[in-house]
Amino acid sequence: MSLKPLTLWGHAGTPNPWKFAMILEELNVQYERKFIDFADLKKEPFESINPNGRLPAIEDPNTGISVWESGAILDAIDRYVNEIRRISGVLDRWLECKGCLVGGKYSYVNAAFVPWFDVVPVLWSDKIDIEKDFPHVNAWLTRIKARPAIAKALNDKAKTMTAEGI
Ligand SMILES: N[C@@H](CCC(=O)N[C@@H](CS)C(=O)NCC(=O)O)C(=O)O
Repeated sequence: MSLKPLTLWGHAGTPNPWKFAMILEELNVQYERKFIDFADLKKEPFESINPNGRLPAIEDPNTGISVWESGAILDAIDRYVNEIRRISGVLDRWLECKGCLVGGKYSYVNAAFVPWFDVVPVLWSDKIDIEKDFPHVNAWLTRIKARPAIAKALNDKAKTMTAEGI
């Protein structure tokens, strides 16, 4: 399971990008650094990443989205983790009562969550512990993953990722 690392645009001698690198390290988010001279900030191709021509800027190759202004970048990253936590809480309360997502029986709707939840321990193991914090979600995921079709697809995915060096 792998997301492509974020790109953090910075400059070796300027503080704002490093401030942001510290937060990414803290959150255990994978990223790679790209350095750019100040002389190249207010022209293409950097202006397509940050029209304001300043550092830092973040590119997310998984979504094609760029974010700039260190406050906004922090907000975006925090919100991502917070949103996973919030949605997991909603699911957990629902599953505690109902045991299954829709109509009291298994359907594709359940399977659709599996690959997304697989990302959580890879990227945010220190921030979100599904087993401990959301036990009903964890039990539900364990049941779904035990289904032969899901287990086979997950196994194929793992093999493919290994073959591709991901
Ligand atoms: N409010 C911005 C400030 C960014 C900023 O001023 N960055 C400096 C480097 S630390 C910069 O890019 N200076 C180059 C310039 O203004 O042309 C943020 O927090 O991201």
